[in-house]
Amino acid sequence: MNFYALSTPPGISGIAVVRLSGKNALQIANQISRGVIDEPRTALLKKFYDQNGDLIDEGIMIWYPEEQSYTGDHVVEMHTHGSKAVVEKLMDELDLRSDCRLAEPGEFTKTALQNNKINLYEAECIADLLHAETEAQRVQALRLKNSSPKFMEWRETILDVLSKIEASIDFTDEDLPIDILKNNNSKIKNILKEIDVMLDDSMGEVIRDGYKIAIIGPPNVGKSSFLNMLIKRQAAIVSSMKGTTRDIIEIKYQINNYPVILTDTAGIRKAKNKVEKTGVELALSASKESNLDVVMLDGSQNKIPENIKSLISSKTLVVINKKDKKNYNAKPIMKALKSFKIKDCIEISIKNNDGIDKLNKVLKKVVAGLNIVQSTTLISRARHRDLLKNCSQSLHGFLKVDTIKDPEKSAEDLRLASNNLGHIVGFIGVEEILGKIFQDFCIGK
Ligand SMILES: Nc1nc2c(ncn2[C@@H]2O[C@H](COP(=O)(O)OP(=O)(O)OP(=O)(O)O)[C@@H](O)[C@H]2O)c(=O)[nH]1
Ligand SMILES: [Mg+2]
Repeated sequence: MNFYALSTPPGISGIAVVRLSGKNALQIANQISRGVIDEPRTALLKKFYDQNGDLIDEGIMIWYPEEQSYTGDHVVEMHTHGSKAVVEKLMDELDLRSDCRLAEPGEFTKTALQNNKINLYEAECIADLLHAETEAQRVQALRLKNSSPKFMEWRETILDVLSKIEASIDFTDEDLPIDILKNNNSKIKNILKEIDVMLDDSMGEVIRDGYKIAIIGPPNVGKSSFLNMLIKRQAAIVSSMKGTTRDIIEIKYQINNYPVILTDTAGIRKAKNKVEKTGVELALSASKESNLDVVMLDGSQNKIPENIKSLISSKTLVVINKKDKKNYNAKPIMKALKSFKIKDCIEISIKNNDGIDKLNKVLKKVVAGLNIVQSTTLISRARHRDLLKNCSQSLHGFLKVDTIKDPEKSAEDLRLASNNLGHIVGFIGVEEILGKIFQDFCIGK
């Protein structure tokens, strides 16, 4: 079936592009233009007519033959004036036809995948590129989109080693070259080294999903005030009552063009009721999942509460607030912090806007130190991580076995490793994940 969609955003614009894909896309476009489109990949000025022969608009048509199109089927782009009425009229006209229907979300890309124009990993990267909100996400999505040959390269090497081991099982020594099992381990070791470096690197996921900063601490220290101050709006309720925040409040933010997710949490204390208890549990799990914890303390309290001490770690940035208060004294807190390894400690007053510039500088420094530029990881989703982890486990398993003594086990490990790589690019098991990926796409892509 041929399908079409508006590929530009709805609303008034200079031009709008309606894209049509399918085996009969060219014939349909010829009928609409009442002419013949005979030059591929060329912008042709055409008139667009409805079925009664009345003019809809004048614009450009570009025909991409199946071997040179995005979807792998014939594609025709119809560029019209970008008015609501023109687009609606053209889409209605297509809708009236029995050989044409509106595309489903992501159907252009899904068709490209089914026609082997792109692989599953590339489709995911295109989805990420469409959703990119920051420069880092754009750069990463493009870099990864062009990186899938690496998985094929590893897989081919593994399959090559596998074929040699299988030959050693099936044939007698006399029929085989003597060195058939030579260098296999070093080939696998090289792949494993590269995979394990990637598994140690979480930058791809941080850039795609955002760097997670959890704001945690005792009640009433100014955590919600801190969130509101950073994002310059009142996202969380602030009050002098202890236990104001009970839920998790997640806000998308950017530091140095990197996506950040700020999480305000309930103050950590012995909970008075069930709701507060759940809030405290959520706060603790936000701190577990975070990349950075901002542990906020009230400098007029003169000490770090015991239940907060256990949350201080090497991913902690301590912020001592309420510097403006008369009884503020950060010295005992600073002293207690000496026995902890933390990122930094800053004194501020949100009320008087004191120390905030320094705090922003430290946050920028932490994000700048993420080594994002150096990262070469190909992992940007939990799906990739899980599959690569399985692949790594199988390859480690392979290296532990003596291939000559137990070739069957060696072959099985390699088969599992290659299958996991195959799943990443979608050679295997595409159907089960297709729905999940394409539900996030827009209709025109
Ligand atoms: N003096 C002073 N008061 C502050 C400062 N920052 C916040 N406050 C006040 O401290 C009180 C608590 O602030 P919140 O931001 O609600 O504190 P919280 O940590 O989110 O509190 P919970 O949600 O109850 O855990 C409010 O009355 C704020 O106005 C500050 O820098 N100086
Ligand atoms: Mg709060």
